[in-house]
Amino acid sequence: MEESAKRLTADEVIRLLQAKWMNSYVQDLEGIIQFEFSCQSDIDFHIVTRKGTSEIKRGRHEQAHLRISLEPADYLGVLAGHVTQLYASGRLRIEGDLGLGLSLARMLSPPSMADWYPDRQQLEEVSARGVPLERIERRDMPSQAVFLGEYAQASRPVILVDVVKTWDVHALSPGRLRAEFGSIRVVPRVGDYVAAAFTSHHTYAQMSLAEYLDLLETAPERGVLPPYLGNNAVPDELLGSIKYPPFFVPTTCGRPNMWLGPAGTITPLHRDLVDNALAQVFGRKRLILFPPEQSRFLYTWSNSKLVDGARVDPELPDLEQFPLFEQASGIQCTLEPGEMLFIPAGWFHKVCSLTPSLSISFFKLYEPPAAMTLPVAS
Ligand SMILES: O=C(O)CCC(=O)C(=O)O
Repeated sequence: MEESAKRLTADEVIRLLQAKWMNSYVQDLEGIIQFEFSCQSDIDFHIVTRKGTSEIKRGRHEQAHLRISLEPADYLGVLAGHVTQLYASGRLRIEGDLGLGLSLARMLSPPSMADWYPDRQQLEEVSARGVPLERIERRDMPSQAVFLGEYAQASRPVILVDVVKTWDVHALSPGRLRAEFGSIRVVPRVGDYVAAAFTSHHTYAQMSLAEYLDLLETAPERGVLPPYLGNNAVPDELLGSIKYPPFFVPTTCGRPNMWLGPAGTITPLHRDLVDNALAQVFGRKRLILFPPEQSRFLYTWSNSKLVDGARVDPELPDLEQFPLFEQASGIQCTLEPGEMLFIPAGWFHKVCSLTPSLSISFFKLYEPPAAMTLPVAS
């Protein structure tokens, strides 16, 4: 607090970033990032980062891949991980490689796993102990004890039909979003974001939320992915209209993410290695899920401790390239407005929007998945 009140010196801006950088778990940044301070250019600095090494230098670099301009007063907010919120409010301006910007935002958000990482094998063993599911059950939220024992610890997905009903979903309708928050800045994915999924090679566009909402009603073109505002931090302005799932302690979750887009968006098959809840605010989405122990049929790959991609497309599998997929058996469901899907850590899922749609996801980043809290079978 005191630091924001006084004028920052060039050495301080660098020292504060260095302290943050050293503790970060993200190491895949590559490029030159320029920070420019609108009314105090003597503290401008840039970061040159490549293959896990980085140097922070004073002044401007003319060939920077990413330029971030901000007021000195907002710099501490950036270091506290509020990059997306400052961007949404227009206080932080970004030019250049937006993928690098989002990786930087991830790097600056609070470190997630303090002293544990998900254990893929344990998640697969716990799920394999259960009776194979033929469909995803729909029900009201049970008691916490039942939820924990029958679903979370048992690694069993479930659709809860009464949870989102307690939200102010009208405040999140396209009309209200446009009227009240149309000027918020957003960064949708564009281009072939399915091919780039789970890498830092996404391409992004910058626009206002109102401009993006105009695209929502555009009819999908065959074979062309529509721009997708996928996995973006829910802006501060909208946080008041959503509620954390009753089965997660909010402090164990990262910031909620929103997935807003027209019909035809695709998130390819992958798994998150943390417990997740996906709430459907408006519109419908088709999902296909596979339990964790089927990873051996799905040709997984990963460059992260938290996410595994799958090379095979379960809806159009190339069985010559991925012959083991024939042994996989997925479960389809359609998520309807007002429903919340609990996706236990390690469950693979592919998600396609059938209509214009808004979903909000909650990842339990700061506590091990419930299925990892069971004693390991001897
Ligand atoms: O809604 C989507 O497109 C993807 C959501 C998702 O993959 C998730 O919440 O883990």
